[in-house]
Amino acid sequence: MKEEREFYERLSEKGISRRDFMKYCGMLTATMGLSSSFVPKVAEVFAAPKQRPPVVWLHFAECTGCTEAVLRSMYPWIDELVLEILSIEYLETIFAAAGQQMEENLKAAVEKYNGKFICVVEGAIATKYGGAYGKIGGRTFLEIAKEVCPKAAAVVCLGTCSSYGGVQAAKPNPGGYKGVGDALGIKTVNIPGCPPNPINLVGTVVNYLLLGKLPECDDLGRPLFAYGKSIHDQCPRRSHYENDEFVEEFGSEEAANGYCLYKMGCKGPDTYNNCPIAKFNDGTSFPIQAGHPCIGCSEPDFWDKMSPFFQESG
Ligand code: FSX
Ligand code: SF4
Ligand code: F3S
Repeated sequence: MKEEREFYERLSEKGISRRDFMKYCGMLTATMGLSSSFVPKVAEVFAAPKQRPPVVWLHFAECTGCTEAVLRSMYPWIDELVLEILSIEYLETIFAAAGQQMEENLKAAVEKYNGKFICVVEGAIATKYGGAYGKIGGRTFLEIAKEVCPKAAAVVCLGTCSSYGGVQAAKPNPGGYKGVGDALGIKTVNIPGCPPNPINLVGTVVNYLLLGKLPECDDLGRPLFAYGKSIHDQCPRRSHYENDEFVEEFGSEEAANGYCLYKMGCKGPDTYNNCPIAKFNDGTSFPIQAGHPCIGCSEPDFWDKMSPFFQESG
């Protein structure tokens, strides 16, 4: 009770009302595909956490957009919430330590929480030439991942790069970049998107804390609550598609009317993600709402399979 009261006091010091917070929990619960009766339980995960799982957060080949998306996510305070329900033992982007000291932190965290920590991975792993295309502190990504990932209770890949290789794995892929699951031959929970929607990471973690298990996933390792439907099936422009109302030029009257972007190359019919519902930046918008076709950024090999991005798929 005391802990819960203090939590709400801290929120209110940041100018967040209990109502705002409950609204967020409501949205998160719906995103997770749970009924509204779970909202108070979801709120409790944040306000009175029963456990704070240790997290080791690795970075390999990527642009760090995924961390940025989480840290600057939809509510200015969600970063703190995520960091509060997790016990972050290692995360290069926010830790003050550097160099040798950081390497030691990683080693110590993995040893201390062997078998118990959640390993969040961003970025792809080079596999050709013994992994020579990607190194940190003289060690290859491959070596680091082989040492750390098998010791985790669960490996969660954040972003298309760690999930499936992403831009690094685009043709001709000289370094032999792969997603973590492929590179190591292990099963991972994948939260793809370039960048992914932070709410899908939060939903996966809250699912784990609330129900004691990882969410149900499809055969590409993606949680069904977030990646179970295509963009096309949830798209606000869908009625225009059905009515044969298409944009054929950016800046045209049809574009201003919000017609369907299929002829501008939209890959929404082949892309599975919850962008139209979850949206980005405090539920503000997502690519199609902003007038840009979906480029399929959460699908495996989208740089090769979904391009040219602005050409209608054949
Ligand atoms: Fe990749 Fe993420 Fe795109 Fe960037 O960590 S999914 S390039 S947004 O940063 O990995
Ligand atoms: Fe489908 Fe894209 Fe058209 Fe939306 S804009 S209806 S996702 S093709
Ligand atoms: Fe990516 Fe398409 Fe969503 S480009 S952000 S999957 S609308």
